[in-house]
Amino acid sequence: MVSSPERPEDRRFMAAAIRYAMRNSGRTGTNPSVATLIVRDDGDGPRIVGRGVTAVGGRPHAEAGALAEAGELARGATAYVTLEPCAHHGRTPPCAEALVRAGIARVVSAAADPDLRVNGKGHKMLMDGGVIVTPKVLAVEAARVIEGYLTRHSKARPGMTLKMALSRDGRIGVRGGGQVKITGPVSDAQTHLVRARHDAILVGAGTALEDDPRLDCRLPGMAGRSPTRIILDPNLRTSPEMTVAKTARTVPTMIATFESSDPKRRAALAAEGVSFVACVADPETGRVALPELLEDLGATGITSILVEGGATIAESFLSAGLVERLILVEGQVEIGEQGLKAPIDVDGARERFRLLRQDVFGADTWFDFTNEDRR
Ligand code: AOF
Ligand code: ZN
Repeated sequence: MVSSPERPEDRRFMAAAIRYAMRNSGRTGTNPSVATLIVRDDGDGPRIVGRGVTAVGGRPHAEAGALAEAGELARGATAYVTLEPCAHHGRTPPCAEALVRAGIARVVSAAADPDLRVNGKGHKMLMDGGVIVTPKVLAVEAARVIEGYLTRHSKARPGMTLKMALSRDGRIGVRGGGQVKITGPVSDAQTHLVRARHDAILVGAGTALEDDPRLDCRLPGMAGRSPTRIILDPNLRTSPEMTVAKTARTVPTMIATFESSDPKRRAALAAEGVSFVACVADPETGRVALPELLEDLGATGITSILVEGGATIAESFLSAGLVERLILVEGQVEIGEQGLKAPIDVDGARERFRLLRQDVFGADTWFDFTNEDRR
């Protein structure tokens, strides 16, 4: 059994499927957000006759919706799936089986599924059922949407995105504090969208204290899509008066702190609805042991985390090799010599990461890098 080669239209439809998969990213729990497009050609060119995306909460799977929409038109059609279709009996029968039964002639898939219940078995089930399979089409691009899911499987912790705004001269702020506005309004809206696609946002206590941020998603029509807020605050400096505490009943808020931190303050924060995750100090540096913390956060069902705040925090995650995706946003502002140098700039990132996309939002340029693992 050999898989079949790519066809000219495959990348175009897979790219569309990947964009569709992003629709529910950050909303499918520990299940990856994937998409299926069913495409048929009756001699007048290929057209989409069914589409599906993993439902909010993780089920039903993408294939179910796409097949339901296509109905009889699925017979003889091609299915584009951003992840290898599942082969296991969960709450529903395997998607690979459903595709065979619907008479799909060919399946084009992108990312392989590391879940051992699937892992190659989905493709085999399709081939055994007489379906032609073309795997690995835009695999890297598809993997980026489900980075958290893949990282959970390979590293037993959430997938980490680090986002930093840099001035034109590579600074991230002014030494000694004070917020400098680096990016414009279009970028800021895009930031809210990126937030919505993660399970959690993490900032250091320093950033929280200085800016008193809301750290939520404030896009029109996207209320209720704010991720969990995590504040890395080993010595518990966050006060119950701060915005994150005051709004903890509407947006889940967690503080990662040493067990030795002030129990009275902890009780006051808990009364506002804040929850806690204990962290330990790295015996060598005295700083928070990040791998252990991430493992614990992963165990609570958090699959992806966006690290947004503070030069020190950014540097800690980078030097510990805990960044799967790096987003650098370069604004037009020049800060000059008094500015705080960023722990990594665009040129430095090019050496350690692979640039997947470069976009312009307003006057700012977004550089979207992925780590070495997915080269
Ligand atoms: C698909 N299509 O849309 C998704 C898949 O707990 P279950 O039964 O929902 O299975 C979870 C596993 O299903 C998950 O680990 C991954 O292997 C696969 N996700 N598969 O065919 C989908 N979201
Ligand atoms: Zn499935």
